[in-house]
Amino acid sequence: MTGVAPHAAWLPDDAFAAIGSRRVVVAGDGALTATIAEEVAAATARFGGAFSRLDVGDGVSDAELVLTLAPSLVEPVETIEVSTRDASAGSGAAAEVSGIDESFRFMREAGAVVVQAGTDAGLLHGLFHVVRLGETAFDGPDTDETHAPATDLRMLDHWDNVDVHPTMGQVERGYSGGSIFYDNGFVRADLSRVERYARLLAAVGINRVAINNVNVHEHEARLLTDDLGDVVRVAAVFRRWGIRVHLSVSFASPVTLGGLDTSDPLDQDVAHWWVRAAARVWDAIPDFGGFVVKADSEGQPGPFAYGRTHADGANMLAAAVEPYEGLVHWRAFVYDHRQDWRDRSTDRARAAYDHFHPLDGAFSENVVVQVKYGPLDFQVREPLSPVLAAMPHTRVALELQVTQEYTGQQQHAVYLGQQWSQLLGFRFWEPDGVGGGSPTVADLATGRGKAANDPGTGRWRKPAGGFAAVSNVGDDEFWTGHPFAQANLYAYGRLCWDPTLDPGALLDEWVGLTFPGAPDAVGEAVRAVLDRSWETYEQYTAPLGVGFMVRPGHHYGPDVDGYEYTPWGTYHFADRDGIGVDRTVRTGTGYAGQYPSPWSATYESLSTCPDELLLFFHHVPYTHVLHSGKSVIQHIYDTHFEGVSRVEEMIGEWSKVSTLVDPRVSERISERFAEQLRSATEWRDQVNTYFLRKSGIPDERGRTIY
Ligand code: GCV
Repeated sequence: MTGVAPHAAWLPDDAFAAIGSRRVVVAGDGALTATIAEEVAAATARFGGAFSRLDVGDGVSDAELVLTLAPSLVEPVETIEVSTRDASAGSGAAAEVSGIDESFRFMREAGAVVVQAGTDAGLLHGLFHVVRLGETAFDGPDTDETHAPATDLRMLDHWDNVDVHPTMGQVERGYSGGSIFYDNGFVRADLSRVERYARLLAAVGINRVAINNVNVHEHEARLLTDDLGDVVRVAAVFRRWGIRVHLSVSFASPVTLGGLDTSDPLDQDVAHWWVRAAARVWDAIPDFGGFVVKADSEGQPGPFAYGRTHADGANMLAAAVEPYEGLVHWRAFVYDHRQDWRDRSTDRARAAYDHFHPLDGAFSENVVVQVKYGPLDFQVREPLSPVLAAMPHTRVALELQVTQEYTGQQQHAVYLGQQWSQLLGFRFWEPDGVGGGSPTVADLATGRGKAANDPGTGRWRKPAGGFAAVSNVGDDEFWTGHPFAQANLYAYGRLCWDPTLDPGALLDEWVGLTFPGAPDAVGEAVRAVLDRSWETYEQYTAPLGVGFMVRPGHHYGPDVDGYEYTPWGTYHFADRDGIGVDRTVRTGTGYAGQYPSPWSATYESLSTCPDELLLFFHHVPYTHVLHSGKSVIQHIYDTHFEGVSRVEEMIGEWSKVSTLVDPRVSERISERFAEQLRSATEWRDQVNTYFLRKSGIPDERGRTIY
């Protein structure tokens, strides 16, 4: 740890002023009710209100805020049921699928508020709802609203290593210092930072956390066995905030930890080994969530070694955890990372669909197939992964990356809310913006999907798979390196709860909580800086959906040919005449055909493929004219110049208010802006120069290119 007290992020003391200055009653028992009571007691002590703890149903006539368990609703929903909800029910309505009921009622009458919930988890979400509303919770007209999450699977994955990995460090793709869980080989003795983190996550609605890297190295594998006691300690901290802990496990554990000579999922001894391992884990942690598995991917072991399918592997684990209602999050990120760049027929983008689509319907009920949003790897622009639409009989989770591996590594101010919102609202069976009948990606992930191409009931048949994302947090003073990157974590949690929330409004919420009492100009500047920051980053980096022009290994900064002749399968094929990957069915790798209609045809045709994905789907001459009316080469030049100008404007906007916030925050933001401008300029100059030299076509506007 840095030794400096961690920044309060979106829960500074002042965020509790509206609650703390009132007469508040907390009624009901339960572990989380105790947490709520502590929060309220601290707030009322600080701001001069009054707090009492009563039994459910006791008289509370003069209270201004009552947070109470509802006696009639106290039985939690414990069974997993298959959703029968129609897509027409829309997002934002109560999820019918699984797990604990986390809903709450918010009632206001003559300025007094009652929050009522059937479970203490619901009540905790209700408390944070009031925190978010602040004074407006008590201000408005009388109301009676029910709030419920879109899905009960709202998860963060940590890629933290127990040991410092020789190349990946303590946190793989971590840009915020060390791990909050581990310190050079040990789980930290002091987990107070984890407690603060859990509180922040609870406040945005996250309810599950996987605490170790999906690349499970030797030491980390032992969290499942010898080091389980450490996981027990971490789980106890998260439990107070309604968050369940999951572990990433190695598929080879029966061999590496159990001394067996195989990890074949169809071998009885292997299955028994996992049954015993699961029994030990749930014995120690009764509310343990389940296992996350990266198998047959980037060197991680998996069922292919035994000629078995991924369904064989996942279902064997699923059987072991089923008695405890545990889950197996099985990642669909499976591809050949030892490909020959000379072979133009192999396409990494095809791989997940090719492996998983044939297995639709073969996975057990408690397996969630976790699918990265795009077919490659969290690039700033990719089409939606067709796997999400291809498995109507499987629980699918959408996987996002809050840590900014390919979006500026928390040196650059890049707010991802708009990207996620766009992904969540995408409809596979209809072009964007036309009609409203077919499910959005959010519907598919939250179990509301109605698969237009499903010949059976026309319904998505399995319960929700929910959402998972890679965390961006470390032991950095500001949690996320760049203070603005906190907004990404905030928005991810809130979008999991309700994927229809407006990303701009979420920024306002985040500013309101994080900088309480700041003049309106601060919020306006944050919006001016972040609203278009995703698009800006796209402008000065890789153009038109081509991706992966980053420096190999650490993935920061430009290197147009960095991955061009490597085995990783991430090519752009630029030559003197043109650029892009032909993924059409007619002349290319056939990837476009993995989409349902109409997107398969839309992407297949040069005349209908959206500009922003043109080079993902087509190889075209530099002179090809986009729908925008510009040639590809002029688009490259223009966007790269404009991207850097926009960074300069962002810096200008922020400088107007930088003195109005905590000087430490301000200093860190200035530092990061300086680096963003340097790096964006480097991107602009390298990308423009590369393509000028390749194409020989000058910039129409005669600007400086080297
Ligand atoms: C944890 C990308 C990252 C890897 C990561 C992998 C994954 O390839 O660069 O660091 O490994 O994705 O998602 O498993």
